[in-house]
Amino acid sequence: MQGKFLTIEGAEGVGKTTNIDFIRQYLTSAGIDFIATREPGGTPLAEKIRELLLDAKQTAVSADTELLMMFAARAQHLAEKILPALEKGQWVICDRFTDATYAYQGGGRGIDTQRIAQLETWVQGSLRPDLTLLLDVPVELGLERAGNRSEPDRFEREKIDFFQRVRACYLERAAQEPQRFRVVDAARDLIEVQARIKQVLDEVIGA
Ligand code: Z5A
Repeated sequence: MQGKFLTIEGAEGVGKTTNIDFIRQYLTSAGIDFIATREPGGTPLAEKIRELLLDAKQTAVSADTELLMMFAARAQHLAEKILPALEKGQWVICDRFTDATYAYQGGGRGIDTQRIAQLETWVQGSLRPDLTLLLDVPVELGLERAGNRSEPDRFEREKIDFFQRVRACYLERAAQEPQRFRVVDAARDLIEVQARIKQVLDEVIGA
């Protein structure tokens, strides 16, 4: 049986890393065979592309170059890691996937959604996540939480209106596909956020 494909999304500082740790522990205790991975990245080649994409010294990256590099990394990630795991029946927990491309390169950079959709079909065929957890916090709170980090990367250097467009795009996508998305109010205390995530995971485990 094909494994489940779960993606975790959200704008800056929503707590993906923190909550993915929780998801790992919960799935392990539930006896689910899974791998956890991330985008951009997840394989040696895709991690090299990630380094270039996040490098704050690369100040002249065009929006199209950024978009194509995201999908180049994704094509490798799918071929080398995601598809083989799903075919073996493992669940794949992925920290960001193509919804991030719609949100950052579409919403943030203003690339036409149709171009992103063409690349999505080219690279993924009909593969889409079974479920997407969208962690949502007001942009100001997310930036405040993320602000405690040391050196900002190329995306973290963007201005607040960029992240507002990213958040709006994520929420719009979630409203368009309510059967796939579960929006979690991640502005709440971590205990409440994780109780909601547990509820969603129980729903998938029981399905
Ligand atoms: N990107 C793109 O443009 N297009 C694409 O297609 C893809 C990606 C796939 C790297 O992603 C960049 O790639 C990303 C978009 C772009 N750039 N940005 N921005 P990333 O996922 O690696 O980068 P990130 O957004 O910085 O994720 P992160 O490191 O996982 O950060 P996070 O989601 O904010 O997680 P966190 O470190 O767990 O939380 C931040 C802080 O908040 C931390 O101190 C926590 O302790 C705290 N926290 C978390 N939850 C709570 C609650 N509930 N209460 C209080 N404090 C909390």
